[in-house]
Amino acid sequence: TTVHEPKFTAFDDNDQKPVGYGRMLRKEDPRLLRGRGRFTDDVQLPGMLHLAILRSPFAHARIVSVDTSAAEASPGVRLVVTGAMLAEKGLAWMPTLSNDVQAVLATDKVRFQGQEVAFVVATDRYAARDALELIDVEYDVLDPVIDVRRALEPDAPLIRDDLDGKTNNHCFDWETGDEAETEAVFASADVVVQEDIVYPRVHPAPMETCGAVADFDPVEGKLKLWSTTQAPHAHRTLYAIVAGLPEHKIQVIAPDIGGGFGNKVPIYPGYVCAIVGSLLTGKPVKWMEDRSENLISTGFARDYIMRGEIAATRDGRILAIRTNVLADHGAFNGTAAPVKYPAGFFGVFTGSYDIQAAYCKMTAVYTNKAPGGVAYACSFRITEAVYLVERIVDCLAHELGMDPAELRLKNFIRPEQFPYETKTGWVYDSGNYEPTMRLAMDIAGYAELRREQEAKRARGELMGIGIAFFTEAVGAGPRKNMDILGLGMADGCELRVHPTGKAVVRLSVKTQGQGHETTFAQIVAEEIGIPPADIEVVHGDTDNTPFGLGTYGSRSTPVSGAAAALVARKVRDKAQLIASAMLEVTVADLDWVKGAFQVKGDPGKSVTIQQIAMRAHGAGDLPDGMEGGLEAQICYNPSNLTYPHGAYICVVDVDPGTAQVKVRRFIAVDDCGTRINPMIIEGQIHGGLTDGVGMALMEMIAFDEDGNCLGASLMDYLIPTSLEVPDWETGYTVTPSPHHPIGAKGVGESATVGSPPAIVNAVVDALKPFGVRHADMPLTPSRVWDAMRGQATPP
Ligand code: MCN
Ligand code: CUM
Repeated sequence: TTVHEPKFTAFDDNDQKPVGYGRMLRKEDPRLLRGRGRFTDDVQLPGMLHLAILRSPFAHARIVSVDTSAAEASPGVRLVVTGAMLAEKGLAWMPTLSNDVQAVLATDKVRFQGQEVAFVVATDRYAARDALELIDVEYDVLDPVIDVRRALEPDAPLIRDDLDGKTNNHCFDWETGDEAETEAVFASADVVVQEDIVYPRVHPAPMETCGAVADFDPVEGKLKLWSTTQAPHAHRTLYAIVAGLPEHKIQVIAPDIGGGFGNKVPIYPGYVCAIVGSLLTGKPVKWMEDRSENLISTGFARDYIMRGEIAATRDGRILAIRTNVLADHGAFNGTAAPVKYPAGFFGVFTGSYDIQAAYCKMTAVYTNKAPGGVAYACSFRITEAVYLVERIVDCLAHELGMDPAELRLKNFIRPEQFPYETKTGWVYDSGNYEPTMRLAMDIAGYAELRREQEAKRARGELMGIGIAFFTEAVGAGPRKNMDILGLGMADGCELRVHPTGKAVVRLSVKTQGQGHETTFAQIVAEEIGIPPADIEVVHGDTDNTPFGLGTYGSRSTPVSGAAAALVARKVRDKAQLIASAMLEVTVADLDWVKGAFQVKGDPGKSVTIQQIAMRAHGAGDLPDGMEGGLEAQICYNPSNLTYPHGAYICVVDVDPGTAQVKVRRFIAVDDCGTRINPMIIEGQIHGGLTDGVGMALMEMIAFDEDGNCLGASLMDYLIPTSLEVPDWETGYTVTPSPHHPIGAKGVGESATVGSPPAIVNAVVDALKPFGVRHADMPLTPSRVWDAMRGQATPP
């Protein structure tokens, strides 16, 4: 199906009806919009203390001494802890999600500006913060390594001297594809185009910063931790391993979360500090970071320097793509990706094209910057992969003098080729790219836009049209290929139908704003015909939900969504057995009409799911051998990822006098398979497109040569508002996933993946009269100005 959605659509008020999929207002909104949400910082416990963290002012320095005596004497202070004190308890270092270690509090050296050095626990937040200023740290400042290229020079200062035998700043090497085969194709190609492409360091900057409340009960021996986490179960197991507490003595609660965007996947030193603070004081301890702390010390995103090469025939048939990447991982490898995928899913850099060969070689290094890497709606680095391929394809179009839409259409993987295995070993489950591209071009009025552009160019006006076409791989596992520190990427789900026919569904994933309380109720409703309003979604509490790996990489719908559908079908199967007993017919004689079983050919004889639920718990007979109750549990291990795709077209105007870029129009056509709630999907797309405007035009976490973070506040790290973005024009196609029980694919990161290349391609297209073929993000007026004058802006 190919549908162009109108811009404004009324809501179907269907939450009281037994329908599943469709537009439905969010069940969580009455709470959130009326200020009744409960975020980590809303947690107030009797006797609660407050924790503040002293951070390093330097990017690289040896710690000579730390004197905490004045801080300890400060009013209200209950506890001051240094790295040395943690070291005595064996807690100064913790494992990262990528098999590296990270300092909880620095002992020997500080390795990035903003690194945790000591913490204070006091009776209130102000007393804790005031006492930080009284901690006297003597630093011996060392030369920092800021430029990723400098990191590998033989005389570069050594950052990770904590690692045994480490003599350089090399973090890991990774490669994929066939080098020799790719070289052979390049050697015989008519046309080879090469471009150096930087995806700068950016930050997800969620509205709510990170924080935790730790409450250790010494009598029960149980730790309760409220924290801003996207993956409560994975976090709990890691705390259990580090702290030596059994999992049933740790309860991780992720309450309402004010945006995650991947920033809330890692375990941060602050969480561990809060736990230590509670263990040592015997009181609940709250830690909430401020905006600057969030920007300078928590999981950044991107920071890939990529050399892209593309080989093609003269008439525009793409033959091979090759790339060499220098990846900046900061001071600790704190990336959150499946262990066998140190570069995340960057391997999908061959994009949506049917090509003969591909190869990528990557070198990752340590620098004196904050750790992270996988965040900001990246689908595990597919943001970088899609940016690379969509930029280099445009460079090829530029060299061939070909229209970029035509070049893409000529090279798409064709519908009959699915499932399609790429040259780097990814099996795309399904796709039908041309209709998606054509729909975007129709909505945009592509031919007319090109005519308008030509007329404007003749008048010296700078208008650009940019296209990006993407395929994503989302929904990690299966568990045999994908795990985080040994925990397989599968997800549990449990469904209980109460006697009156209301239900509770318990998930291992956790929303940060994506609307799971609504959409997971809709999935269950679609399968068992109980209205979504009667289905409560429970999530974000390890004591009350089944184990699973959590929400990131847009995996909730592909993995937990499948689990929710299958658990509901399991319940429905049992309901059918009960219905057959109630109606005294065989199971085969029953039809399922949403919400009821009906005797075939006799619609008058039927029982509703609510009647069946009562019988399941009631006094009457159940079929022989059947236990009472109406509930089921499942752990879903996906057989493959799902591969959503989309076609984005951006129209920009560049002011020739000021080099200011204005995004005039943006058309996004997405295909995420079966659509559960189109309103929520649009919200996800609108948000991701806005992120794209930010990254393409405004956002960058930059450092000066001493390693000072220049994006430490929202005055310096610019994020877009409604004023910088156009009225989004969206459309969709539906190509279901063949292996997903309801055919749904993930969508939560699609727009962040697809929009930056569309915007940059548009700006570069606008600058074509100046001979510009590439310019690096963020395309601020000064960078665009430099590009117009043939100068590259220094990174
Ligand atoms: N959906 C749907 N039909 C589909 C696919 C999805 O109706 N075919 C709905 C889902 O039911 C869900 C939402 O769209 O309510 C997103 O689903 P999905 O694509 O499965 O992504 P996740 O729920 O796993 O969300 C994670 C994804 C990631 S990894 C980042 S980063 C990001 C994103 O979601 N962070 C967000 N979108 C965000 N949106 C908000 N408001 N806040 C964040 O922190
Ligand atoms: Cu890469 S950000 Mo999301 O996967 O949480």
